[in-house]
Amino acid sequence: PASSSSTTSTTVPPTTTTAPPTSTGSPTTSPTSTATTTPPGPGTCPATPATVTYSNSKLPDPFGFIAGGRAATKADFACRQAEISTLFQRYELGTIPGKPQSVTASLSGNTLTINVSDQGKSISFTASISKPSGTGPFPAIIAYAAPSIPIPAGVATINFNNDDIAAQQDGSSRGKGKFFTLYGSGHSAGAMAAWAWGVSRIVDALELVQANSGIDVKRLGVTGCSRNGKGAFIAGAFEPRIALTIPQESGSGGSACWRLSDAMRTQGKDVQTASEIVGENVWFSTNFNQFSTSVPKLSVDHHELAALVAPRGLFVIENTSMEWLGNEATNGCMRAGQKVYQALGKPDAMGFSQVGNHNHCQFPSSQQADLNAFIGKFLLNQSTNTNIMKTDGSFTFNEAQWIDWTTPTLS
Ligand code: MCU
Repeated sequence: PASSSSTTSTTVPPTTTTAPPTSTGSPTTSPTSTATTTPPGPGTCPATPATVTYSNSKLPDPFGFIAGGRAATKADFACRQAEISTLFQRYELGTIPGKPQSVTASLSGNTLTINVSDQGKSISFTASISKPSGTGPFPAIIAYAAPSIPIPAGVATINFNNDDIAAQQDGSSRGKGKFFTLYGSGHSAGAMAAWAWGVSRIVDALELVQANSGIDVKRLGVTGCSRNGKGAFIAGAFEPRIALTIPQESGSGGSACWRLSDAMRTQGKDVQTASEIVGENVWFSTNFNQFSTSVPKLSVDHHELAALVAPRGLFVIENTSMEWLGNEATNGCMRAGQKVYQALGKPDAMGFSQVGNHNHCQFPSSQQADLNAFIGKFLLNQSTNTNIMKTDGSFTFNEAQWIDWTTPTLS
């Protein structure tokens, strides 16, 4: 393949000084905006209290502001998305820093090198790109580690070495990896927040080299399986330049709601819960520890990850045979999340497909058509039927038990 090299520098104001509309001035409030519709100017969103006191054993209302009132319009909902982003970062993930002071990128053959400097510290990391033959520009899927879904013809793959940005060996990995070299080992970010930041820097880099990369920055997907599926879901939720998010078998900590996983545990199931996950690894911020045994006090749950991705493309792949991953909890949680897409008038921009009887992260051919439909519509500009919400499990989601809010039609 022809080797090309280009280096471009951007100098952008450090976003540590830019606050989202819901900023409360709390040091843990993040500058990251996830809104895909332009939110109203600062001061027009209901302020999120600096300390949120919350208790609800049902799934939190994705449309209801902490300070009271509900979103009625898409602009209101953009405010609520900023609030949900703030809450996730403050209480689960840790802060995802915004654009660093400097990002430069170079492309040599298939290797994209990303150099980042912020507040006097610098790191450099690489991502490898494999492209279809031809000139492109091609859509691309950023895969945490390596993809465990079949990437269709016409779509490039970008391998993201997420463990290089934040380690995830076990509980002793806290604060280790290049993100922490840049921002300090005591930074609030758990590994998933650090990885999402890394994905955003890859997108920055792709924008810088787009003249000769052959990659279309407007048609990017992100995927990962299992722990990396949890991570891919977070990246899609927090990076609005991702057009299609494909978490695979992410389970508890990803597409399962904590409340629903806890309910499975109460029924005697062997399921991963918040109380287990905080000890197993460093995917979450230590800010989450306080909620691990009191999930009802958490002001968000994971159906609201879908609320952050909305109305962009989201295709959630799950495995019915994995009780540990909260098979029943992912089905219910994503059906709750789907309501946000309904409210936005885009019900078929989010799909859920759960198929069992295969090994963990071994994509079954029976899900191929569903995956192709989503990649077709969101990355290949095809007109496909993405009306896909299905499980082969024997469970049903008892909405009346878990949802005490209505789904508005956002104007
Ligand atoms: C599905 O992700 C995790 C799961 O949360 C962990 O409890 C288990 O140890 O590892 C899974 C995984 O990443 O498998 C590859």
